[in-house]
Amino acid sequence: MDGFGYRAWLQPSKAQLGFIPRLKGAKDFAWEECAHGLEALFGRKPTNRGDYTITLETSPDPAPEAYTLRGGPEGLTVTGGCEKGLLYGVYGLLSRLCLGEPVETMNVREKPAVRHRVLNHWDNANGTVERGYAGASLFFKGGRIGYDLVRLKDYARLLASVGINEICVNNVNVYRDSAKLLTDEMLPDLARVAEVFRPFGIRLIIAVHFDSPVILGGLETADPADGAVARFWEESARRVYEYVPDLAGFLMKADSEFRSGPAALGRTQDEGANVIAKALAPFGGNIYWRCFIYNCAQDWRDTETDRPKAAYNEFHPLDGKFDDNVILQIKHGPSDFQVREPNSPLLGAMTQTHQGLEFQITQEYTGQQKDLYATAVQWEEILDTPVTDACMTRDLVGHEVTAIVAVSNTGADANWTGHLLAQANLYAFGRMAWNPAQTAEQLTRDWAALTFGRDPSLVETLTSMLLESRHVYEKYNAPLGLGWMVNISHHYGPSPEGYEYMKWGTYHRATHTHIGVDRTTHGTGYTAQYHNYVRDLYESKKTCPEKLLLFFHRLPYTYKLKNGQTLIQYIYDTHFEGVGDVKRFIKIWESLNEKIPQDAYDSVREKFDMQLANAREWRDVINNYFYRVTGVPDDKGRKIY
Ligand code: GCW
Repeated sequence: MDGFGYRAWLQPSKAQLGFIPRLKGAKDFAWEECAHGLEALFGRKPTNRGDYTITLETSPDPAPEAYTLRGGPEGLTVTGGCEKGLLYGVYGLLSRLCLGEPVETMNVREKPAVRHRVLNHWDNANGTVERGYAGASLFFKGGRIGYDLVRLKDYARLLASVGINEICVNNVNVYRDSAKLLTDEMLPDLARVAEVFRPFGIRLIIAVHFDSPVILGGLETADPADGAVARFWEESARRVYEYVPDLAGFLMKADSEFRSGPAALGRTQDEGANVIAKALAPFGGNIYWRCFIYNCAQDWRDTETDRPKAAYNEFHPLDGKFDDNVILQIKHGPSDFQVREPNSPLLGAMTQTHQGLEFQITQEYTGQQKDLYATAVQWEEILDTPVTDACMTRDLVGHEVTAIVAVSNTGADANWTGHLLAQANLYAFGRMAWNPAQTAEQLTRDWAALTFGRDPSLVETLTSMLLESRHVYEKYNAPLGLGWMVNISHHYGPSPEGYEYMKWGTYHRATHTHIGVDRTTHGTGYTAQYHNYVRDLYESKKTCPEKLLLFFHRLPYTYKLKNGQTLIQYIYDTHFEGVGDVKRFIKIWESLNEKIPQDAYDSVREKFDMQLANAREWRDVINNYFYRVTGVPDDKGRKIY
């Protein structure tokens, strides 16, 4: 495949290897990947006459995916806890070599923090990708599984190189065509996809339709309490595992956004999940059960119902009732992947239930891979959010949180992610899921160096621009945790009242004096879903993190922020600043022209033009809206249309 972006962070290294490698060990897949990597990255085929020996071995380890790298003057040994661990060790070694770490002193032990490091693809059987901004599906075409084998293998390598070990191939919104992934019609093709990913240590997941017993099984109901329904799931599981013996499991979006589910049949979520869990258990499969449940047919006049409360209300009372192979998949925030929202109160609130933390790499609400947006910065903030006075969200990882999941940003575009720099987000996701203690800064720096080479000023400049990008995007978006001021359906660009009179439960309820929803115990009571410590933090305007003020509180536009600025003036200022920042980004990018391959440079330069147009649109629409509503002029006298 041509084009600079195709190899992503596995670019040929601009650095010299400094030795001639000799490779020792069983000639298995890890060995091949190591030889292939040394050649592709450094142009050095290992040879028997090499002067530095790389030994690949496995040695049983309680953490089978763990690996060590022990270097010395004569050679270096990569030891994996199993074959998979060895493969991770090989990728770990190759990336360290690209980053310029000397082999002789390498002394590393790595093991993943969570077992399940998962990508969800929202790919439809017809080849489209829901909320996809990087071209068509990598897995489906024309109603069937269809892929480019070379590409798929390269994709598997990219994912494995950052530690991703499970992928769901189809959209959580399962339609009649992709529902057939459970049948003999599609399973032979799925088995071939599994064969591509298996050597890379990546297991497949299938998103399944709750009504499969009806759609595929010809039953009258999908009621989980019905014996025939249980048998349907058992038979389906048996069939699927005949084709794909190492399937990681199923994924279900039920009772959500007009999809069927147990609640619609008068059953609880645990009843719905457990019947499938029992069918998967004999094969070692898990059921990922999404918690994204809310009333999506709300009357906007109804001020009692508060959408962010929904998931907790539905699931918290069920703690302890789920089978051991159920993983509740929880979006990081209680709304829906907005640029700023608090953490879901469900995270850490269920001590008896496996939880999966769901992020979104695809930039649905965060610029759709036209605008630059480093998701890792947001994830770091999410992980650094307290759950109690003694526990941060990151402390849950590896305990209650046994899976870290993200909606993929990839597609058939030549550079995988549409915006070349959005590759950083896929890279950072894998590495952060492997080790959540790594900082966004370190991950971004590594990504920049692996992708563009180790020129220090290039790496520095790119890293700081990326790290800033989330805050820049936030400046010109909906202010202070308000969210949702986007154009309906496609979710790109501003529309301050786009969702205001809709059924989706997303209201800011602006008047000429006030804006926001009071979610404290004096209002909708949402804050009460948190541990007392966190509740108190959000409950008071004084202690509530300022960036979340309008998520939790209803405030007058004259409200004074900590720096003395009024709320309305803050809105004006940040929106003017955001556009200025994007112009500055363009200058920065232009300053890197000489250091970036031309096709890569041009493609990003084009995206920046789109981002600038978007930022301007946000600035003018949002500022204009607030000016019209409040009548308060900008105290700096700038142009508000
Ligand atoms: O944010 C919403 C998206 C839908 C998506 C849904 C979900 C797959 O707009 O496109 O559907 O979230 O997460 O299920």
